[in-house]
Amino acid sequence: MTMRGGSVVVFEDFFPVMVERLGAQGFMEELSKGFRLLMDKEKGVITLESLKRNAGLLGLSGMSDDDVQSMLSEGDLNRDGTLDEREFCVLMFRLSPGLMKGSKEMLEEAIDS
Ligand SMILES: [Ca+2]
Repeated sequence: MTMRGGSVVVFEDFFPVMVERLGAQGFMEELSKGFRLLMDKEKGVITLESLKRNAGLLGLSGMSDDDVQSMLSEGDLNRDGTLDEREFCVLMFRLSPGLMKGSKEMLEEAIDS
């Protein structure tokens, strides 16, 4: 699966609308909730196991193990094998071309604040 080619297009039309509706800060809170749904509750990060277990919650239950692994690798910026909250947010932006175009700077400000 290539994340750029678009098997995970479920976000594309969805995130920019959310940003518009919620504002950058509200949207970050929603992302944060999504992160907590997917994370390993004990470790406080998203692991391959927790992502596989919880992907269905985000409507991603059709993902194969390989897809889940790709998503994790794609987002894992510091290569520790897990996604922390910041990595998760960055990954979500990268999965949403609409966000990348329209709201990137605003969201980067929201992340850094
Ligand atoms: Ca990481």
